[in-house]
Amino acid sequence: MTSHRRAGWTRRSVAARAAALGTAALGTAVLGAASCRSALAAQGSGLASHAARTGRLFGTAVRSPDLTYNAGTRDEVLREASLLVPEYEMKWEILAKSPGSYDFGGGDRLAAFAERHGLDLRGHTLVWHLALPSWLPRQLDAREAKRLMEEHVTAVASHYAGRVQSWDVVNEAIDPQASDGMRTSLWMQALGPDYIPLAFAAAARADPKAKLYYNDYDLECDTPDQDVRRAKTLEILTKLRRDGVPIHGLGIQGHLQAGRWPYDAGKFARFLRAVSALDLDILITEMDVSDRLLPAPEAERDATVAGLAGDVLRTFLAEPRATGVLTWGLSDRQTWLNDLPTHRRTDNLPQRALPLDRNGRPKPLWTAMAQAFDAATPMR
Ligand code: 9MR
Repeated sequence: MTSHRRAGWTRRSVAARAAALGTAALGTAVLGAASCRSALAAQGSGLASHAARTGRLFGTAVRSPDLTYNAGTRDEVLREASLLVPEYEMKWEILAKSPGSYDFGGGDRLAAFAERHGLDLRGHTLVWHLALPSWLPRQLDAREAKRLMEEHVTAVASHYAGRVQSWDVVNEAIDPQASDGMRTSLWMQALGPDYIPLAFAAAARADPKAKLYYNDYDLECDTPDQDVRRAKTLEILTKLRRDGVPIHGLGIQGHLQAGRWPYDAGKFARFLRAVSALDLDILITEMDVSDRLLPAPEAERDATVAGLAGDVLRTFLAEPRATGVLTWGLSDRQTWLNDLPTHRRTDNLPQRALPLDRNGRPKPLWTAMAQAFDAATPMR
C-alpha cells in the first residue's frame, strides 16, 4: 500500500482540495494522488502543506458551530489543515441522548464540511470511560455490556462508513497505577480486557475500510509512569496483532506539558520503532503543549513550548510509519486547557498551547511544527 493511501489521501479528497485551492486542473488529472499531492503542497502555506512534502497529513480537532458561525476559525482550518477530527461531536453522550436513539447532526455537519473542502476526517471516539450518556447504567453484567457496546460501535461506525479515514476505536484503556495496568472502567469491570478486541471487531464489521486505532496519552516523556504506559501499550498492541484483531494504528495523543517532565528522544524513538515493528501506523492525534508551569512572559513561554514540541516531533517524524499530526484545536482561543482548574494556569493567564495565537497568527510553535515536517523522513 502506498503512503498516500495509508495517510488517508484519497483521489476524491485530492481533487476536491485542488478545487478548493483554485487548482481544479490538478484535480481532474488525478494521475496518482502522489503527483497531485506534491503540486498541492506547493500551493498552500499552512502546516498541511509542510506535512504533505513527505506525504503526511496535518489536522486539528474542530467543533461544527465554530466552522458554521466563526469565519476566522473556518479560514484558519482551511489554511492549515488537511485532516479534521471532532472535538466532541462523535462521542456517545453527544450522539445518543436516549437509549438507541442517535442524533448525528453535529458529526454530519463536520463530515459535509470535510467533503466540501476536500479534507480527510477521523472519528473520535467509539469506546471510552468518559463522555458516556447519563442513561447508560454505570454497572452492567457482561452480556449487557457486550450488547450495548457492540450496538453503539455498530450504529456509529456504520453511519460514518466510507466517510472517515480512521477511528479511535478504544481510547485511554491504560492506568499505570493499576496492578494489571488496565484502567477501571465500566467496560473493563464488565468484560475484562476482552472489551478491546470486541470493540475493534465490531468496528471492522461496521466499516471495513476505516483504519482502526488504539489511542492513549502520556506516551512521550521520560518518567517511570510513562515507561509503564509504553510497556503496557506495547503489550496490548502485541496481543491484538498476535490474535489477528483488526487494528491498524496507534494514536499518541501528544498532550505535552512544558517544564514538567524530562524528554528522552532515544526512548521515544525506540517505542515508535517497536510499534511500527508490529506493522502499525502511528499518528499524533491531540497535540498541545500546556505552559501551566512556565513563568508569565509570553516570549519565554512560546520558546519553551516550541522547543519541547520540536523535540518530540523531530523524533516522531523520523519514524517512517508516522502518518501525521493533529493538534487539539489550532488557535489559543480554542484550547481545553483553560477550562479545568487542574489544567488552567494558576495566574489565570490564558494558555498558549496551540500553533496560532488568539488572533490566528502563527507562533513559534507553528514554526517548530513546520520545520519538523520539512525535516521528516519519507513515509514507508
Ligand atoms: O476537549 C474535549 C472537551 O471539549 C470535552 O468536553 C471532553 C469530554 O468529551 O473531551 C475533551 O477531549 C479529550 C479527548 O476526547 C480525549 N483526550 C483528552 C482530551 C482533552 O480532555
